[in-house]
Amino acid sequence: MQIQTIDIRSITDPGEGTLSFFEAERDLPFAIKRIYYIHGVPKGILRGGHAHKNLRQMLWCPRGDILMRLDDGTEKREVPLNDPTKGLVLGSDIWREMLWREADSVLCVAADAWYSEEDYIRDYDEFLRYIGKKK
Ligand code: T46
Repeated sequence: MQIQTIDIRSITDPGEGTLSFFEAERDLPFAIKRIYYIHGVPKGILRGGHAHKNLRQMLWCPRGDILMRLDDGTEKREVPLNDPTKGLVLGSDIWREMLWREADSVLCVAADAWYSEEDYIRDYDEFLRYIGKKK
């Protein structure tokens, strides 16, 4: 599966917390055109249920615990996001669902393109047909 986990550079000042940062095109394999974040989600809620045709994104969870359920049509994987110093890079053609395992967990996303609904596949059977055609 075309996913990559990244260690986000982090500087800890003992007793004063940690500053984490990443730089587009250095730490990330793309330039950032959009940042969005999802917050205020109750525990147990499942979001997502779609794939992207072209979009690349890095996801990270600065607070809380979110389970990423990923499926490329061949393999299914689950990746927990519960460490603010870890990022998950997702390429296109990956069906994703996000399960909020802790209330008020925050999901942050840096994306390589502006928002376009045309890039989404929101029907699972259509996703399987789409990736089948590409193989
Ligand atoms: C993804 C996962 C991880 C916008 O208007 N602009 C935006 O930049 C985004 C991301 C969404 N929207 C609109 C589209 C919908 O009307 O916001 C609404 C909620 O979006 P959606 O239901 O797609 O949200 P999630 O949490 O299911 O998925 C989001 C991203 O859309 C998606 O790209 O990979 O987070």
